[in-house]
Amino acid sequence: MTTRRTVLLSLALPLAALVPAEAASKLKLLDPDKDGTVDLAEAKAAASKLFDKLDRDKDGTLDAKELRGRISAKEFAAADPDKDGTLDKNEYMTIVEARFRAADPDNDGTLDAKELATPAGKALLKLLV
Ligand SMILES: [Ca+2]
Ligand SMILES: [Ca+2]
Ligand SMILES: [Ca+2]
Ligand SMILES: [Ca+2]
Repeated sequence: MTTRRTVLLSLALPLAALVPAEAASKLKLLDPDKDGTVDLAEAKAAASKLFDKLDRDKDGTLDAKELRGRISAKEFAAADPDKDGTLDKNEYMTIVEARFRAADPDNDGTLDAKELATPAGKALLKLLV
């Protein structure tokens, strides 16, 4: 029993260390106050920068082409109530907030590396970096 447990542990540990590694490096980019977590203000600041970068034609909105698959068609439609086929920054931030909340199951208002490594966390990261 003891041997088996040791084997399992040695297998599980490197895996556990591996998964948050990518999230941890992204976390560093998104955590200017260096408290080890991303709060909504930090997420929005990063999202705003990415929005400007993705807005190639600088018209202040993102269309589906500029978003390049970061947002599903369904989410896009829900986030675009004026149905003009583009998202302005406010509409984009609505999705960022929704994904932030989805990625924060413990509801403490911050995302740690572990939360960023979940599918919901990764979905949020797509809108931030
Ligand atoms: Ca922080
Ligand atoms: Ca644009
Ligand atoms: Ca719109
Ligand atoms: Ca949290």
